[in-house]
Amino acid sequence: MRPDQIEIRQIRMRLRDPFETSFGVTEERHVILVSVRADGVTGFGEVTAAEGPFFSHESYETAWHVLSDYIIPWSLGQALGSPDDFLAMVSPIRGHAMAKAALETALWDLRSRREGRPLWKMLGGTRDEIDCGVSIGIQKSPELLLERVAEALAAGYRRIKLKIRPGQDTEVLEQVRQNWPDFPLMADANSAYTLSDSAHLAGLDRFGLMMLEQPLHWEDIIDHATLQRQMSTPICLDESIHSADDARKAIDIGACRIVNIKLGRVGGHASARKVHDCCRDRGIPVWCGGMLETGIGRAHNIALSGLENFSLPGDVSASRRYWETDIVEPEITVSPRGTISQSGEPGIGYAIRQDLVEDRTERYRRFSV
Ligand code: OSB
Ligand code: MG
Repeated sequence: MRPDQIEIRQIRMRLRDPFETSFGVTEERHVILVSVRADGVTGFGEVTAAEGPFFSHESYETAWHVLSDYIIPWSLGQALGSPDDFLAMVSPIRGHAMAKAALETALWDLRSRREGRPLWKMLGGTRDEIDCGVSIGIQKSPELLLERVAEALAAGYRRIKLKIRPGQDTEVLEQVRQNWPDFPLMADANSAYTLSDSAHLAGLDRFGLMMLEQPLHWEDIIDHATLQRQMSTPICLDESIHSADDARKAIDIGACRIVNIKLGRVGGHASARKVHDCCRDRGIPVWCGGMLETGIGRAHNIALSGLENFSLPGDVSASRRYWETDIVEPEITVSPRGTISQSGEPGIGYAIRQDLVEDRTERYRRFSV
């Protein structure tokens, strides 16, 4: 399989509601979509990098650069039959996992469409229905937060994640717990604390959280291991894990008891599967994280979540939570039981709404052999 045409385009997507984390607010996304064609079949992928270098060093601009100046020219006309061929080819590029993942995942979509098989099955998935959670950003007031939580519960979601930061943590959790003492609840700090906050963080144990996600530095595992020894709430790592090797080291030193797997952060499906297997072999459950994706990225997340060790609800939620109109058809919907069913269609299982995509395109480049 040799790609003869690769397109990248940047589209603009306004979020229905601003999404606030400890590192900033997002109101509008600039999403780079990648499509790759071989033998007349096209596969789709999405760059999950954010608007600025705040979640990680990558942004959509760095991804555009690395894709259009390196990854795409290197890929055109090359024999990329297996996922390993692509990974070997891009291995001289250090970092830029989200740029790599966009084309890597598009190639998986392409391969599975060519074979006429659903991607989730091709990846080895066994879960034909996945459990969904939601991530609720930092809200302007406690009243608004309680409203958002109530909406998510009414929609059937199976766990709720609240974004926290210093000064907006204990009170927030207190209020939600007063109303819903037992509902599966977790918090994500996006690296807003340091080890000097460990006594404060250990104080969160009283809320009975399923887990506390990435409380400390985005590259750290050592301090997380120290913190984990001081608190009973399981720590889940997000930002710190880029590969199966990272996961192995973090688990072996006791830095986490749960791992969040994001396709972009780990560089695509092949790497995500290795992280998944590493965690499974060590008895560590995983779940699929989200990056405010459009339907294309969301569909890849759903397919990945079919693997057996994705035993906790992920940040894989309905298109409607983020977008007035998503770019895939059908839109991604969550059942009243808080689940999404895997598609029986080949590839990611969702069609791309080309009309909408073109309408929203701000930058476009086509590469062909
Ligand atoms: O840390 O999981 C995160 C969104 C943007 C950047 C980082 C994160 C998030 C979320 C939202 O929590 C997950 C979603 O897409 O629903
Ligand atoms: Mg996170």
